[in-house]
Amino acid sequence: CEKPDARPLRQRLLVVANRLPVSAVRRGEDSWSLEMSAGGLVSALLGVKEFEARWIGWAGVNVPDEVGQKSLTKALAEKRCIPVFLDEEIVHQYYNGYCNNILWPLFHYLGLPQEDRLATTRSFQSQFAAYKKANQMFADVVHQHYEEGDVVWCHDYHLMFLPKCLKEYNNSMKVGWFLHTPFPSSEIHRTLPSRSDLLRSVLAADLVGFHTYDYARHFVSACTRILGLEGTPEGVEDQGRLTRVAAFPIGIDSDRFIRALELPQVQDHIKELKERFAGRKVMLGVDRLDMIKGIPQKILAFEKFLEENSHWRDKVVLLQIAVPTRTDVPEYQKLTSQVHEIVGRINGRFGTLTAVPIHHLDRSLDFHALCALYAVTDVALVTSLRDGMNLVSYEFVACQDSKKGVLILSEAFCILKFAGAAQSLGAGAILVNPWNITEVADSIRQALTMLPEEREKRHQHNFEHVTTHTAQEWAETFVSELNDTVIEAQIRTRQ
Ligand code: ADQ
Repeated sequence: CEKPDARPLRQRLLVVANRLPVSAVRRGEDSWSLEMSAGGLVSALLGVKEFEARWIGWAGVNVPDEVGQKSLTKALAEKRCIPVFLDEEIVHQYYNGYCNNILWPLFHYLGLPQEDRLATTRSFQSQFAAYKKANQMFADVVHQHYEEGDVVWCHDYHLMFLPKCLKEYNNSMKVGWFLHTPFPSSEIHRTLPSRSDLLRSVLAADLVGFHTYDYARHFVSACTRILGLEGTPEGVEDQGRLTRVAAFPIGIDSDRFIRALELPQVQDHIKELKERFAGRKVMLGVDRLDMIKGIPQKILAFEKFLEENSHWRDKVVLLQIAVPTRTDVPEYQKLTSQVHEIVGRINGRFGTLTAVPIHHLDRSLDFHALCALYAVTDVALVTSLRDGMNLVSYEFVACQDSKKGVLILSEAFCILKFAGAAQSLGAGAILVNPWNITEVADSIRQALTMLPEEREKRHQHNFEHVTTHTAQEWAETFVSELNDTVIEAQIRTRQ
């Protein structure tokens, strides 16, 4: 049994992400309740067992006083989490401002904010200054806790400045950076005023990873076109130093979902849901309520399907679970109202006194309830307009080994990429252009009437993919590639 401060046998992995995998709520001056938070990265890293992982990040709460900071640090240490304390102003400018108002929409091809939005949220320059300051604060905490031999893995668009800050502290630190969103075409990235600073900082990492080859290719071409550097099959070269750039498609901890289906409470849930929706096919959408997830487009396609297939109206139900996010941002509030309005209209149009075609929930579900829902679903609808990868499609497949339901998935074209998962689950899913409501409506009919043999064949393909390309495999591949990259660079320097 390992002593708390003994050196672990496994390699230490410092996972640095904007948010810790727990949210802290203050119960008293020095008492805290800690809750696991939902989200793609959290789900993926929960399954990693190969490394001695520690998390470094913000706990999602403003703690201005020293007593609170000390007690929270102590409570989080038990969960192997190390907090970065950000004050309200920094959070507003760095997180709400630069990350969510500038980088998130830009990386999902929604463009830079318009003048009026910028005016209400302070200037671009001050948001960028706060972004750099926040990244430096993350670097300070990493530096305090770093031990020789550790691997530092920085995550996502919130921390593009971090690799540079870390290397300034210690050039021999092994630093990897992974982006969970798409990286856009260089034509989009070049519109960003801070485009060069961000690229140069990311290039300070030893290894840079993306979900798909296209995102990696976009990054390399941004470096060649904007910075004038040389792109090679290995990555990007700058004055003899190579930054390795590669694709590492994420997966899920599929065993966790498969095992959960055996639990009595999940079986009870499944039974209840089957009784509740007896005689109707169940269609399911599970998304954060974000413009990139294409929720209005999905619901409009379902309406079109009901319009054109009247005999299905009392035989199918769409369950749309949408977790509210960024609820203080006007665009997100507008999206919520828009979705509610469409759902209300469709239920008014096609509902009866005893049943409605759409059940829309504005909330998160606990893990067991989510597994039960996935298991009873006949057709899952993932219609992201853009998405780094989309784990919901993987989770659905993992829970479908007895039902063998159909996955309708936003497609990947040769030039335009939609949900990254389409490139991995392509052969098993029905691929659709989420903007084409007629096509999505047709795919719903195709899915609901698909013959069992075809469903089985498609499911087998998906299931094999999801259970072999897991979160563990993703993290282990990334970290071992990072270790190898650093060793190769040392050999090259010696030669
Ligand atoms: P997200 O945008 O959060 O992640 P996604 O990949 O779909 O998107 O993961 C969402 C996670 O939250 C899933 O594990 C899902 O189960 C959970 N979740 C969603 N809605 C829920 C609900 N109503 N109740 C409970 N749980 C819910 C970002 C990128 C993605 C990328 C991931 C991982 O935007 O493109 O795939 O990171 O890299």
